[in-house]
Amino acid sequence: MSADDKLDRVVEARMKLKARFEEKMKNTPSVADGKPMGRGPLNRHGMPVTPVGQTLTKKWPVLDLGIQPDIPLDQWLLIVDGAVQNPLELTWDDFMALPQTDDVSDFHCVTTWSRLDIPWQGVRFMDIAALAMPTDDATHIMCYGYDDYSTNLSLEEALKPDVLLVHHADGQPLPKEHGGPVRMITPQLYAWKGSKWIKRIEFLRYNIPGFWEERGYSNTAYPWRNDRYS
Ligand SMILES: Nc1nc2c(c(=O)[nH]1)N[C@H]1C(S)=C(S)[C@@H](COP(=O)(O)O)O[C@H]1N2
Ligand SMILES: [Mo]
Repeated sequence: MSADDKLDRVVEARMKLKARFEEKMKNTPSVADGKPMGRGPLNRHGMPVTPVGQTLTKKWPVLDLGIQPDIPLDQWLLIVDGAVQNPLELTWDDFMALPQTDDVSDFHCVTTWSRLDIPWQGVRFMDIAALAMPTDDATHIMCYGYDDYSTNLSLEEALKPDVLLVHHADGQPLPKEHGGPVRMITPQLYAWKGSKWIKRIEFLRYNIPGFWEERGYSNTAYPWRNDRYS
């Protein structure tokens, strides 16, 4: 297949995904919630800037499982597999050759701190999904870190335009303690839904819990509903 044909296929896959998940996305709490709980002026999504139970901080605390894996860029790989037509194994160069996105978004940790307006640089999950072409029955993903962390997301949350696989934060390469070289971010959900040191994204035909979800944390993790535990 020529490079042009490949690009056409990706564009078509992106449109198909948008069409398929548009309605579901409109009904997710962060878009459809009539009474979002929180304080302060409205953020870029029309939600109170400080979700219920959160405190703003300028610092960026570090949370992990006690392991901060070292992944040299020449050994870094991102696997995208499961319910997809086109499984991927992206090297660092492959990943950096994908369309790059700059965005500014907030970070809400379930342990009650929020950090606002972080400038990020990275690749949209949507663009990776379009390349991998999820099968028609894919509904969720499981994200795995190099530290054996895992966390599950519905596709209607994961496909939002602010869900990125980031390699820069605050204009600097993402520090190892925050998940560098690459982590995922989920600005409209609690931050545990974004895997640091991301290694694999598995598309699923059903929903299964990840590391914290198995231990009682919420599958949905919506900050403006205080949706911390299940
Ligand atoms: N791979 C991996 N990703 C992870 C975690 C982890 O332990 N391992 N912790 C999660 C939790 S609970 C939070 S709050 C955020 C914390 O990100 P930070 O350390 O950059 O603040 O990462 C999430 N992603
Ligand atoms: Mo967390």
